[in-house]
Amino acid sequence: MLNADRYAMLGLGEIFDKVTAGERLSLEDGELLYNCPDITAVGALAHHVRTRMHGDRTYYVLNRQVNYTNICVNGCLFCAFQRERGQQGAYVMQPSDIVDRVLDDKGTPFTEVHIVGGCHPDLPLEWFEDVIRRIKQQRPEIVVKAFTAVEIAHFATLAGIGTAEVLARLKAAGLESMPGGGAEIFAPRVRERICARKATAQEWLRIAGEAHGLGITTNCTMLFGHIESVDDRLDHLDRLRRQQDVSGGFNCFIPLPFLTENSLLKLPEDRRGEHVGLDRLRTIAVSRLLLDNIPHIKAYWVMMGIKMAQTALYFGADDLDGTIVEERIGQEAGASSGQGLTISSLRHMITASGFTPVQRDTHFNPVEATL
Ligand code: V47
Repeated sequence: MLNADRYAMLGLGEIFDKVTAGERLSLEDGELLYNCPDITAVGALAHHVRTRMHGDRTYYVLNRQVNYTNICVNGCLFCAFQRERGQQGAYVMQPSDIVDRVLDDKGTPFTEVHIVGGCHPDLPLEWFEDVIRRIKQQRPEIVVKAFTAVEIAHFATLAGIGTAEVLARLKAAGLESMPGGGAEIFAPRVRERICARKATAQEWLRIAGEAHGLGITTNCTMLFGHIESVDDRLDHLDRLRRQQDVSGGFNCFIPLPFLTENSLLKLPEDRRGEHVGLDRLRTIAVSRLLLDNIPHIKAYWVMMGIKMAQTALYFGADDLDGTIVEERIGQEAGASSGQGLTISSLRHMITASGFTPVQRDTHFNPVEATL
């Protein structure tokens, strides 16, 4: 039970009233929440909203990631995964490698394959259509969740067609959902510094809207804890919230804490190290409180780390992603969590935190649990 006096004493009385009445918070409210010294008060408000929306349910999915190439024309300053063509460690999977990975379930009968990669200089759109068709031929029941809005923009440039046409063609091949990567930070000052060649904020949001219009649901992310300010984060959340008001297809928001290893983006001491943990929890909480129109908040255990992802369940998060099996983007950047989780360890992670595990499909519909 939340105590109104506690919030009034912290200068959050108005926010408390809005949250309990289910009213939308302003960006100024977001700033107050970021500045509040009592992080448990902020967390309790977010937990109140999370519980109102999802009870004690915590969602997870049986999935597998495939990162088809690390060769990328964008060369983002923060990215530890990217390679130039010909550089040591650069790779591109063959379509058959990708299908083999989908067929080899390693004992986890996953229901989703999450495919993302670098913006390769010349893999054509047909290559991706072919990959999706082959997967759907062999495993029609698996949902293909693939390609960020940034990859879609890149495929469109290479093909000389519009992004809506790219999406329609990929949908016809079997694409059902898109992950939320590539959003990074929308504020132009930071975006130009950390990922100047990537699709712009306007393009990213437009493509998300186009996907939603075609019935392709998507997720959305924010890369935080680098050189962005609190205002940049709030601006990012605001742009997502406004896009969602218009197109409505975001399932889930995933705040991604920046991992510093092997990155060319060097941070001052106060932005790296273990002490940034509270900022991660606060960002989960503020996201839950501001994004009133996005149903789910994911604590992505790969980037958050397992212990902090568990804690985040008390700060507004209701989803942990899934089994994953293999993942390269976070691993290259120093993720300490390992690459995959078994079903039982995921479920244990949830029950040991005091929540009820709910296996879901890509669209967040609960499904019967595979034990
Ligand atoms: O866009 C890259 C981020 C994203 C680093 O939609 C980094 O369900 C931290 O978006 N430290 C890709 N983050 C991953 C992603 C994702 C992951 C899991 C689930 C879903 C989903 C989406 O990873 C990139 C970028 O923001 N990233 N490098 C790094 N050093």
